[in-house]
Amino acid sequence: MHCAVLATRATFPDIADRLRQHFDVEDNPADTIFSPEELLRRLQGKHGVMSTGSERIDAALLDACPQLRAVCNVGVGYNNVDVDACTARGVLVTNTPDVLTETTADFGFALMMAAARRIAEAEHFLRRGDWTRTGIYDMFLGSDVHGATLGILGMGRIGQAIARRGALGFGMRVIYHNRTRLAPAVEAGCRAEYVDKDTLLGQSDHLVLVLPYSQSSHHAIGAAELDRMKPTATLTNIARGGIVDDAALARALRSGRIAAAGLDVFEGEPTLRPELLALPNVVLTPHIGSASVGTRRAMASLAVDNLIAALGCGPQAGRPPSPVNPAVLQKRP
Ligand code: 8YV
Repeated sequence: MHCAVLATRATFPDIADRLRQHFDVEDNPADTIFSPEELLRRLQGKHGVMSTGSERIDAALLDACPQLRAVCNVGVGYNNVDVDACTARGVLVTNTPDVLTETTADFGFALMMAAARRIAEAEHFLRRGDWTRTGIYDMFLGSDVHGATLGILGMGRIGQAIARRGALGFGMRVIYHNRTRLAPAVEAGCRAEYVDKDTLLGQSDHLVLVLPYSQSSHHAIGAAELDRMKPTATLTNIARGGIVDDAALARALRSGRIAAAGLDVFEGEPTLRPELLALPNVVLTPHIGSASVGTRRAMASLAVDNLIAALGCGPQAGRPPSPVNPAVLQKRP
């Protein structure tokens, strides 16, 4: 039997072709974002879905699609999926870890440097035609990255890759806070020192957020946390919207409570708070942390590998490379 799958968003044509070699595919070449009703309608009769962060997969949807067996997310984060509800119904969830680690760490570092050295603000100044005199000693003074203290909140694979860049490439002192402390050998490998959250907030010159979104990380950085930071500090969020209270951050940036921010993710994206758009000391990018050609291809390919293995159609059926809830596999006949 050929399994039927829904690819909720557009992907690279050759990777979509590979999906079609294995499944009856309903795709979305126009790349529209489905409403919950539209998603439910299109998932009828589908055994698998190649999903992204723009679709919510929850218990009500699963109950309305009882034939669904695999949710293969394109992305390392999967907070758009109710994993417990999937597990309870025997639906396998997969994500795309590892393949995006270094690319996303590069991007986080770039955003942090852009905020620290005021690159976007200076570029806008120049494009406006405002650069009329050379050699002004205090034009766009920023803060150093090399030799500064890099703080990392959330020390998974991407956090560790950012730590290595800071410590080995830029001579930074690296401190981190995480739910669980890393093993000593892993800490040593990325030259990072474990501290409590207050110390992290108080000592970081450049604080980078790389933790997953969950109810417990909602507004992990709000007004109280921003108040503990140095007035010269920068804050970079490449994790998820909702981890930072964007309204509180906009106030802190406007009042000079912290110096600058670099943001790739936002509460309610793609809609941004107008206050953020009006501020000069924040670098804003549209959730492109993993967006290099090689990495986005690798993510889509891995999601397809997961679907092929998860649905057990054809010779490549077997153990999916990156299951989020592997317990589901053990229960399968
Ligand atoms: C993806 C991401 O682009 O991997 C993640 O968790 O946030 C991004 O790399 C996004 O999830 C697309 O679905």
